[in-house]
Amino acid sequence: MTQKQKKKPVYRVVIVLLSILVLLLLWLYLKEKPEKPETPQETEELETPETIETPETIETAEDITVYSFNIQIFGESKMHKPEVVAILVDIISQADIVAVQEVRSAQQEPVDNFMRLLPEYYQYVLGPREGRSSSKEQYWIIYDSRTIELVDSASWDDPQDIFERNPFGAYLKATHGNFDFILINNHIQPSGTLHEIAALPTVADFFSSLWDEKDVLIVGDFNADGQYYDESLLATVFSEDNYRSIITDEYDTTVAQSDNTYDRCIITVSAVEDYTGVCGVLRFDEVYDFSQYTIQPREVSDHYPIWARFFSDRDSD
Ligand SMILES: [Ca+2]
Ligand SMILES: [Ca+2]
Ligand SMILES: [Ca+2]
Ligand SMILES: [Ca+2]
Repeated sequence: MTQKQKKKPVYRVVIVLLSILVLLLLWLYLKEKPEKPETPQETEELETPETIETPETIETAEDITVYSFNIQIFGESKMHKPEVVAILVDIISQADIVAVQEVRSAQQEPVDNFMRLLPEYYQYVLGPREGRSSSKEQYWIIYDSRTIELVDSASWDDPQDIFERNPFGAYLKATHGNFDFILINNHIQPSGTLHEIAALPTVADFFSSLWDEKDVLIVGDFNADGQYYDESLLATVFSEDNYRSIITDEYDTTVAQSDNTYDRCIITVSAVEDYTGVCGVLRFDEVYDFSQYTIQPREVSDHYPIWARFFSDRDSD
């Protein structure tokens, strides 16, 4: 009896140990089980960047970033430098609009080839070949069709032949918002800065009446500094009553050691409500690590791109 009585607690201990083991195994199994849904969680993690893209799209929908870039002698030889092309593609892919100067090639092939390297939503308009000598240039406006609609474009017909390269205007509208505006693309002849720059308000007035639009952004390579132009004259041409200078005299828009504000962005006062107050010069020689490339920054261009950011939904005119 005593032996039997002694055996009973042993059975109990075994039963208790077994149940503990079963519970432990069950706990381990259940603990492992939630780990299995990690595969769907991983796909969820992959989906997250896609969801992040939406705020990014909203961001570009809120603000319109306008670039102006003299891509020095754009043509076939530039297109044959893959590193140059890669940098240009990267810069332009960040913009809603880029007003390009110095498309030099007689054939449109380099332009078409470049457009194929950009995301497919980028579209463009190319101005006529301009110039008094055999060396001609075209203005090229590239825009993100997701955020910008091109309504119309035209060249200033320059009845008194003031400009070597007649300014090229585009009437543009934000697709997500009410901001509509005129962008005038210019490459001012270095030897003709005084007369050409002085005529720009007339050009702005012409396009403003043509499209019945008060917001005008006059951008481009003005050659408005250094040996070509006394930059203090800009204030006399573009009066404070009618215009605001966005890229002001202190900016250096040249890749060279020299400090010159050749490239400009001047807006009409009606566009001040649309301007975020944020602008800059993209110093691509500091953004990209040229020690890894076989090219020099100067091979990209002798000019830095300039840029200014605008609201797409604050326009009242
Ligand atoms: Ca407007
Ligand atoms: Ca300056
Ligand atoms: Ca410089
Ligand atoms: Ca406005």
